[in-house]
Amino acid sequence: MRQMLAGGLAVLSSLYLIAAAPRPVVAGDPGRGEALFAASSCQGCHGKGAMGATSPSLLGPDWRHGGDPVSLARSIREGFPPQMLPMGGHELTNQQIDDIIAFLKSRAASLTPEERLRAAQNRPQGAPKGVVHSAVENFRVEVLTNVSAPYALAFLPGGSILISETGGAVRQFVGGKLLPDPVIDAPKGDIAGMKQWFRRANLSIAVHPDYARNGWVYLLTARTATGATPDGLPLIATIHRGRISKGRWVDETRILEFPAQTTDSLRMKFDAQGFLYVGTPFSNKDYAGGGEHEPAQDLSRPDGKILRIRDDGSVPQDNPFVAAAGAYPYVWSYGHREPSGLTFDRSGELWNVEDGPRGGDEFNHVRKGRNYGWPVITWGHRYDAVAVASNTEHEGMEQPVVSWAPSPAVSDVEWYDGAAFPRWRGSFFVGSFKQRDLFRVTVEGDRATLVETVLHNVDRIRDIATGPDGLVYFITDSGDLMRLVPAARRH
Ligand code: HEC
Ligand SMILES: [Ca+2]
Repeated sequence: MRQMLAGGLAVLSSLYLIAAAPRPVVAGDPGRGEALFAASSCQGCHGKGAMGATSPSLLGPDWRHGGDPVSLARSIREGFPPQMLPMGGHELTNQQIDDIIAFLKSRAASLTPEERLRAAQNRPQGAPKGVVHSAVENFRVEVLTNVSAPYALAFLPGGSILISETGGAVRQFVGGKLLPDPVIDAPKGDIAGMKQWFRRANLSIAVHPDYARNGWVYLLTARTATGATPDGLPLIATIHRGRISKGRWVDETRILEFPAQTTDSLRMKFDAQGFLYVGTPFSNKDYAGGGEHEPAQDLSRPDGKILRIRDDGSVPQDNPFVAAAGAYPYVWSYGHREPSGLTFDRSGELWNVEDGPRGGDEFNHVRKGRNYGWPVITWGHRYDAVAVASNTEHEGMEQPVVSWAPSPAVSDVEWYDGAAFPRWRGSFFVGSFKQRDLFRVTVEGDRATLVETVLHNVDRIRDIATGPDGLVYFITDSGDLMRLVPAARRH
């Protein structure tokens, strides 16, 4: 679909070859701009009439990168690398960009009050100002720093934070400040040749539970596979282990490589015993019924799984399928779609969140060797035909603890046991992309007893972590590192 749109854009570009340099002083034509916006890639991300969809509305009242014509033209022409595919604006002429800006301006001026409200709601609102009153705790949201297109954060025991940027840098937040220089010599993936929407060189970062003794930090990077992978997967994920000494990555070892489908998920989490878990995506496929032979159900493949790895990259001999003929020995659980969030509770049980196909986002209690159903069962729908009911149950396949529809596009999950918010202890926090919400979930056994929206429409929440100070930290796709602080706490 997106490729078709991009093709359409190329055709349109050649139709509009009229405007060459010097830049015309004539204002744009809103009618032409509207047609171009609808026919090109813009509408696919920013929604019909620029009202906002997976990407923000473009009708104000505020703009992250400026709402004057010069800033808008810069946003459209240059886009926002390296996180995303180019928005397509670099292929447009100045006249075409002026036309689109004229369309956005005239549309913004003629919105009904309802449309204006909807457009504003389809933009991230950022950290709320003042005290937020939730069901059982009151808090404020602090913005600590801003980095470029982050994927993950991880705490060192002393409270410093490591942040991995998708462009390929590891940043350090030390003593309340972001160090200006990235970690020197840190491993770096490569986005060259990646075809997907979000292209990421570096993804997850994790700190060994025994860091105080061994100093080990783990980083997951991605690159395009050269030559065929055994499973026909386009990417290679690499898990690196190293130490950070005086701002430099040292003692680098590649402990494991495996082929991957996209740079979604691939989040690493350690359990208390020092086993490393990684969720691998198998989402590039519509739900179509059946699916018993798809990769996520195939134990010989690494995709659509949660993997369990020893801290040196070797296979734990108590993994559930080590003795199964042909099985990929790292598989811990299977039938996952996009397991982008993993967390362990106090008793060491593993929980995950994953995006459904269209509705059916899941929060799962993950147990050794179990099958979580994708793409045989889902509470979501196929993308092309909403009317086609999905299969929701199957013998031998697990049900989610929570299933969301419509999809908030869940991102990460964090079990909370900190001291700063006593009434939140024993809850799970779940972040989301599309809805930009932070949820709190409580469970009894495998039944959810509460799903509360703690924050609404903040921003695309990418990764959540509890600090050694017991505060809840998260990082957004816009690069903001935020934390929740008890309202009563003084500074
Ligand atoms: C692949 C999805 C995608 C496509 C295609 C796309 N955009 Fe965007 N666009 C985004 C995202 C995501 C942002 C927000 C980036 C940020 O704030 O860091 C954005 C931001 C913008 C902004 C800046 C908004 C602000 O608040 O400052 C403008 C203007 C814009 N896009 C216009 C366009 C136009 C015009 C097109 C078509 C030529 C287009 N976009 C195509 C995803 C897309
Ligand atoms: Ca499932």
